Amino acid sequence: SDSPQLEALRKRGYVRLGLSNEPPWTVIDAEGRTGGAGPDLTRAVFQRMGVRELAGVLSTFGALIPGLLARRSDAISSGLFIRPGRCQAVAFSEPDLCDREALLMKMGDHPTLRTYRDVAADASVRIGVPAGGTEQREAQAAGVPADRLLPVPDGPSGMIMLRAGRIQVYSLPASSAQHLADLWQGQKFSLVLVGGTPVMCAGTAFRPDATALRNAYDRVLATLKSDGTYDRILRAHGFDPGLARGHTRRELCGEE
Ligand code: 6CS
Repeated sequence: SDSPQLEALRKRGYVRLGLSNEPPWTVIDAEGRTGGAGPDLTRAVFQRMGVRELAGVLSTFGALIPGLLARRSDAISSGLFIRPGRCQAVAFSEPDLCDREALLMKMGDHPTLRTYRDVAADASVRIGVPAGGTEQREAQAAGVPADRLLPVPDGPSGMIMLRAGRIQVYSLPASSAQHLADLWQGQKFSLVLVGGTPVMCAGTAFRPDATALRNAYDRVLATLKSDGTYDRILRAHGFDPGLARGHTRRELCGEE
């Protein structure tokens, strides 16, 4: 039988989705419409569950989980990586979107930088990272001091900081970095994958008391993964639909 949470969403007719504007994971267009791989996939899942509409609730990455827990959203679908620490706070779906981490630099600048440890070791390098995101944690863990680790609210800000020399490196997922490099093609930027970090996989996140809703979501997600819908949506946004199939929530949460 269906969860009371799902019944309530059906009655209301829409699900409030916590989002951070980071193409191609999440794309807010000029008319304010919500798209991108995460929201498009989540919309398809909820439509099959009988919830027709999606209402975006925007914030930085670091504010997504607090917003969900404070009931400003019903779920998060914005490429929120499934990480052990986050699994303590929210109930993730099975993985949906996966990507590698990248470093974006001005072409020719710091050609030997490959890892967050390299950044930590070079006192002349300041690194920009999505505010409250995984890159911030990883860079911190690798020993990058706070005065050289700058939270960036969104992609355009990061590119302006990079161009102005406020930061020398901007770290974010490879698909996001590629999107920005393409947008700013007039200026030359180069992109390297971060060495020593695993493939990161995201999931849709629910409040910890909403596991029945999460389980219903997972059942539909599995159907979309087998009927071609999932592959079509991921490919439309440049994601590899094969990557998430090699991973599970259990493994990404560090439970095995
Ligand atoms: O989940 C995260 O922490 C990261 N996810 C994406 C899609 N971009 C940056 C953010 O740090």
